[in-house]
Amino acid sequence: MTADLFSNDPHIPATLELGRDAVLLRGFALAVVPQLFQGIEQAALAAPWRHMETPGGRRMGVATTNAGALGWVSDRRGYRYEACDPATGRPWLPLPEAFAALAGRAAAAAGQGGFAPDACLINRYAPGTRLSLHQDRDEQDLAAPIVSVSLGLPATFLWGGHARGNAVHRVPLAHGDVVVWGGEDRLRFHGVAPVAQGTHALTGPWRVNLTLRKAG
Ligand code: MD3
Ligand code: FE
Repeated sequence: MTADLFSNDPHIPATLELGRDAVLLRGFALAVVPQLFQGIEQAALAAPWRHMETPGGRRMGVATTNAGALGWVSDRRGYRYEACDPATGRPWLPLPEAFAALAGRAAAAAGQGGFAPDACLINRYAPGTRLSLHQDRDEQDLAAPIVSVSLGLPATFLWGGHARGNAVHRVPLAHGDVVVWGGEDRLRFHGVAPVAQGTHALTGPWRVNLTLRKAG
């Protein structure tokens, strides 16, 4: 974690270590944004955006869909990965090649080569939507990294520690940024601060986040 993270200096490095095994690759996805949006659109045609219910019975503020052999779902029974969308009974869109290729290149650039994701959770945030502090531990293989891609409206990522009460750092994430989270950083608490009002040239009133995972 360096002070550079909080600077608007244009000379800040394109690659930043958020932790020993967490690397922010600024703008890494910019060249493939059209392919990513094509995949997102197809994923949402196969499995429409929905606000999942938490095990505690609350409706999530974030809207979600999935692509890949497995998709993350939440309902009164808990969190898990499913091969079919519970809303339709049909499989999720197969993982678009552009998603898998980007994730593989990003993991390799972060020194965590050989990443073969089988799931992509797609989260959509309207202004005002937040994601409260949590850990991602529903995946079978916690040794595999998670690669996240931020698109559309900017957000402040909340980067915590290994216990819920640890200090939380605020990391600005912009359109096209990619983060690789693995190793000792894989189980850190994290979240997203309420997305600020705004309009993005490509997405309009949305932030969209892809998280590529090895879930099975
Ligand atoms: C750090 N999504 O879907 S991506 C999630 O922007 C999630 O939609 C956020 O947290 C979003 O679970 C943050 C960044 C992220 C994803 C997974 C992680 C950070 C992570 C797993 C471990 C540590
Ligand atoms: Fe998460």
